[in-house]
Amino acid sequence: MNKGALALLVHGGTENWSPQRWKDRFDQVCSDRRVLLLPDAAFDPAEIHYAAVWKPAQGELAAFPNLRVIFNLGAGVDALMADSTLPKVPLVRVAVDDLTVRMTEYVVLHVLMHHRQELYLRASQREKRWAPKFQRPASAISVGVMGLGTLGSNAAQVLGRLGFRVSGWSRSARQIDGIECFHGNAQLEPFLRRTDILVCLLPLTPDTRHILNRELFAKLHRNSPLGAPVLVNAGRGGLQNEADILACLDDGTLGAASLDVYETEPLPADSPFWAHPKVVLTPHNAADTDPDEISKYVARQIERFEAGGTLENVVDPARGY
Ligand code: NDP
Ligand code: OXD
Repeated sequence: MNKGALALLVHGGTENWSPQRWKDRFDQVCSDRRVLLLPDAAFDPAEIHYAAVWKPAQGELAAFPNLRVIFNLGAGVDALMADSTLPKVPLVRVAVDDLTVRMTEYVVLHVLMHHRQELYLRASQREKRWAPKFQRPASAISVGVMGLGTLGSNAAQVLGRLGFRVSGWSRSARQIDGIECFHGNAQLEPFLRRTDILVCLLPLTPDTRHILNRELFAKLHRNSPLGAPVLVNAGRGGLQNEADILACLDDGTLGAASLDVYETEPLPADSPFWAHPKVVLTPHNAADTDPDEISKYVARQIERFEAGGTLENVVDPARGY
């Protein structure tokens, strides 16, 4: 039977987003259908039934008249939501254990880094200074996780098991064992007031753009045992006001920041974040989507869809995530 083709549009530009690696994996798991790596392949747009994409150009997907499902090769769909020509077919995002565990690793790594005074200890090592500081238990630190979805809820639970006092904030009410849950704009301030380390795993939507700003940072726990509250953002760069972060680090409103995402990516060479002594910077790789795992996830979903089953993790266009 001639099955509809799957088009791959991967515009990552870095080693972890190698288009050929994605093509090889999809060729293996979709061996009974044509997998086209765009823009190189010669093809008829009408044969495309599925598109698996990472940051396609605006309007690129509108060229396929018979498109049935779009699979985003990551969890965040903000780049697609910004395309007003996006075909009105189901948009599926990534929500798989492999990605969740990777993000939890990042969050635990960075929360522990700040809790265990790693910036201070590394500076001491460079200066050959033997001067350990008082060591607090994890239970002395309140971690607040913004976004209690697939990623945030797992990270929150693992932090709780490490002994941190953990709370979380979401749009709708949530109940998670061991986590103090807050929701909605009315409960944002009480959530912030108790938070020493703020972890942001929100999606970027019109409601959340630039939510990480001076006004918000000023509401974090002012008597933090860490000296000043700390920001960890692995959601999206558009969530943060970068000038505010820099000013708040400089005037002590924030003690430190771990940043994985930026307004402009790749981060420009002249960004002050690169050399800031209070910033721990990573190049948007808190949690990479693994071609092995995700190609299998997409192939499973296509198989189920073609058998009349339902798609999982479909984005709600009204909410934007
Ligand atoms: P989910 O959709 O599962 O969860 C999103 C969470 O954010 C939900 O709890 C949701 O609330 C909450 N939320 C959304 N809008 C608001 C709002 N206006 N106010 C309060 N809470 C809100 O997403 P994931 O957990 O899978 O992923 C989160 C984000 O992480 C992605 O969108 C992506 O941007 C980022 N990401 C970054 C990666 C990296 O390497 N840096 C890798 C993977 C993802 P509710 O529960 O009520 O729906
Ligand atoms: C994602 C990402 O959204 O890698 O999955 O940023």
